Amino acid sequence: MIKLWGRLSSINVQKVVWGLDELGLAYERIEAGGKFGGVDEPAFRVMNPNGLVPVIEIEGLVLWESNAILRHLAATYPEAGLWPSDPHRRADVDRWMDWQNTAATPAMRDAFWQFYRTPPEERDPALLARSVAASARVAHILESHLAERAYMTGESFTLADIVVGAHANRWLKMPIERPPCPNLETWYGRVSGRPGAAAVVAEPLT
Ligand SMILES: N[C@@H](CCC(=O)N[C@@H](CS)C(=O)NCC(=O)O)C(=O)O
Repeated sequence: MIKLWGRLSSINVQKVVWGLDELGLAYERIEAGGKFGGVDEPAFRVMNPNGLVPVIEIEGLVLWESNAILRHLAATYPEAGLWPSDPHRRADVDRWMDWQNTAATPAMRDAFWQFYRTPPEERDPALLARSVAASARVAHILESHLAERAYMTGESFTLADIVVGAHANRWLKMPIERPPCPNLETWYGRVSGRPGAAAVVAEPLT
């Protein structure tokens, strides 16, 4: 049985849970990180020296880094079409996966932390405003991109939709004023309605 370590409030754990559920795989999720702790335990550090979640164990392979885990799962079950074998199409998926992890979600990080992980009296309005503005620029890129395609990389659902979908799940639920993004919202409705997304969509932002 696949084992996954990580709290479901983590976006990187959410991405992996979405991938596992999308593929219909059986797995055991073990709470770790955040209020559950455990990531500084020596046994956890042996699995991931960074002390971060998610970590997965699949048939003796211990893996960390959410996008690497998703690629491993998609490569193991190629018939699901989550990571196309054609190099051009695969690069397109990889591009958006890298963008989610290095640009889109980092832009939103301060806003998320200000709302959900910082007591009201300690919040920094300027930091919050900067992060919301940076996230709105990210949303604008998605809004233009999704005007011309049903999914992130064309007409079929891929890993790019999972990782950007987990990002959008936060952006569209945060209690802020957002510029109107009808294309982004239509696409989010499409991907978040998939059975594989159910656990992530149901998880409250905390
Ligand atoms: N690049 C890593 C980042 C992993 C990461 O930053 N995980 C955060 C949660 S999103 C974490 O473990 N934080 C410490 C904790 O939860 O205790 C990935 O994509 O998996």
